[in-house]
Amino acid sequence: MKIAEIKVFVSCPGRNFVTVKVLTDTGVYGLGDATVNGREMSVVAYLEEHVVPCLIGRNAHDIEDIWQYLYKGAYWRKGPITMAAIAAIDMALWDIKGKAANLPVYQLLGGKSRKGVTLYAHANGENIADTLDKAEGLIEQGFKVIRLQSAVPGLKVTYGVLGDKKDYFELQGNRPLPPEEEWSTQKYFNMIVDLFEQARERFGYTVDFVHDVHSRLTPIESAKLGQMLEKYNLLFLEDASMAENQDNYKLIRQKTSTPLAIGETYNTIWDCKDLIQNQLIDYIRTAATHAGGITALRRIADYASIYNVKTAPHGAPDLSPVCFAAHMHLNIWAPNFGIQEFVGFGNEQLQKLFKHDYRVENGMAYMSDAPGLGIEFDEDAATEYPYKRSYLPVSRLEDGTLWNW
Ligand code: CS2
Ligand code: MG
Repeated sequence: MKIAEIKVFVSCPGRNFVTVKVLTDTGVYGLGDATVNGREMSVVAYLEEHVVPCLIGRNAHDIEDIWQYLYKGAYWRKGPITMAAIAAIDMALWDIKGKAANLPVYQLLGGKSRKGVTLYAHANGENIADTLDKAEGLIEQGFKVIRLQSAVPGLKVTYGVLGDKKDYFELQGNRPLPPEEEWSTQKYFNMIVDLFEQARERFGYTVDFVHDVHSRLTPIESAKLGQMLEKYNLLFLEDASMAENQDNYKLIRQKTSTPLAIGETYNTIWDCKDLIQNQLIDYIRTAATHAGGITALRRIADYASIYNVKTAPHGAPDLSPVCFAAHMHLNIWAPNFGIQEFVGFGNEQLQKLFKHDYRVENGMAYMSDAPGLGIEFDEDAATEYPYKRSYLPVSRLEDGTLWNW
């Protein structure tokens, strides 16, 4: 079965997505996600100019060799652009292999390790009461784990909070230049403990909470936050400090028993090797799209399982339904799967482009048993939503210092 053609689609059903379609000489084709939020066209160029010409004519079944060829064969390795390009090809080849075998991809990984995939949903509010009202709605829908993010009094905009936008698509989809947002750790510290104090008062300890710090604290601030939140028994604190310096987590880990999650910005196993082997984290959040695909995430999951680290794949609105499908197969298989971030199946435009039969019930997602990844892409409908440049925000401290968004 030879690779006959590779198509790269950029569409903007509310926000930009890059979808790859690998077609074989037998008519079987596979899909992959190559979306890097705010840098989509870099991946398109990397794929079309540097990857596609090398793959035409290769055996579509040689997933591992093609992965190694695209990773080691490129002298300039790693990084989000390179790894998203590799990821999309890899996901598509797993999709093809599953279709050729008439099996869902999870069967090729080793079958099911659980009935369904536990999800966590997002409760974002303009203030603590609003956030907890949103959380209550999600708990009523059956979610057992909720991410709590609340606006910080004194800051015009806070990560994750929709403001006057109706959803993430409206929030993220139309930023022709990077919006600048302000950050104050002091203002954040003045409200964050109250958020979880009031959450526990209102909901007790029958549900779990996670919180995304989004890399905004120094290690000692993260340690302090972890200590302040210990009594609220979070499932995890995410991106407590900058991910590039894995040593940050040696300090944080010594100071707090609040479980730690990191990984959505990591692109290879090397980025998280030290954190995993030194058990400095509890959840690894690498995403199939940004860390090299199913082949790569399988390796990371196996490595993490040796060190009591669970998987908690990134599932933000900028990861397409194709990435969600890839995660579903990994999540149902991985013996050390922890939890999957879930922001819904998107708006009606996105649902028009991507068809699947995954279903969500009571805070759990259930598999499609369709062969391959179990997802379809309507390339004609995609032409109705042309690419529209849009950036992620930039963050500055109140004195103007550039900071982590
Ligand atoms: C966030 C993401 O969901 C999360 O954990 O960190 O929403 C992140 O901000 C986006 O993926 C950036 O594109
Ligand atoms: Mg995050």
